[in-house]
Amino acid sequence: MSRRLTILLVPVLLLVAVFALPAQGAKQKAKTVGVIDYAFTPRRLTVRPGTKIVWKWDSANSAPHDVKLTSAPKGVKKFTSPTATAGITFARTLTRRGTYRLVCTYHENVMREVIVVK
Ligand SMILES: [Cu+2]
Repeated sequence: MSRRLTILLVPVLLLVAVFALPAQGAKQKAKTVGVIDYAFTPRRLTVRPGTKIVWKWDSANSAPHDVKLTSAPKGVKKFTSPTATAGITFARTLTRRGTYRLVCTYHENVMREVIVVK
């Protein structure tokens, strides 16, 4: 490699490194929650802000389920997933610190979940 090329390449590589590193550091963490006849697993979860929660309907399910956010920190928009028996996923990224309470609207008494973001 010529000296001139090296002199040109070094700043370029440094720039690439500077832009690539923060992107890696901000890489989104994900947690999977099982949507199963008749429970969310885990039932209680503590995560860091910015964690992506992926609800995964169990392939062996025989009843329809959904995921509804019933209580959340101030300013968080409530959501309800589609209803399905098996074979889908639904994801939301939780950015705000606080306690999130979720239920399956079809089995509200048993299918409950608490996610704490801190
Ligand atoms: Cu259910």
